[in-house]
Amino acid sequence: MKKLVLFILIIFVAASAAYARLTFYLVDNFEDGILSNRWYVFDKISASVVPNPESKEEDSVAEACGDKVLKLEGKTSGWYVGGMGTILGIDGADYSRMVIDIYGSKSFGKIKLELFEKNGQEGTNENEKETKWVVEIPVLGKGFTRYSVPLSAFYNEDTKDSDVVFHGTNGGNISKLQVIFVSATKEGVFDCAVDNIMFTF
Ligand SMILES: [Ca+2]
Repeated sequence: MKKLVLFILIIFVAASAAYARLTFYLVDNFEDGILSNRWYVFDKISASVVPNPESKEEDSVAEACGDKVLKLEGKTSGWYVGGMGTILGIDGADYSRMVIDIYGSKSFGKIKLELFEKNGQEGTNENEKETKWVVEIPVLGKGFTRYSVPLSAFYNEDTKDSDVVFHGTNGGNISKLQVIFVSATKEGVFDCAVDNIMFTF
């Protein structure tokens, strides 16, 4: 009997391990209706959770966004508008893509995704060092666009060396995520909504 239990246990553990490769890490889908305090918002962007503007449309991404999305608005006189961020602490090796759904508008613009990788051991002088890996994606017109960005597309903002890319399988952790909003015109407005921010394998 003990052997049978052990056998079942091994099968269960093996199945869980296989399942882990298919799992995902949801940063936020805003379905709780509030901008949780895990997010910090900075500079000239205002963020508010609003009803999904296209929840009644027959569109797979619009449907995946559920009832609520995060609306972002702001004005700028120098391209950059502002951003939002959250502290993470996840092992990049478990994921290979970052997903974000973006609801576009007439004002277009772009979004810069920033992944921070903490270098060095906790409790040492090295733990202050962070590498910032970035990628820029355009905000399109009205409707939802789903971006599924491979972690290998993120590049080091300091070196801009396209041969050295962030990838979790190289042992990278993701200590922080920031989303930066940039206007399409030097002086202008920025207006979009985001949803389903997650990491997938
Ligand atoms: Ca949602």
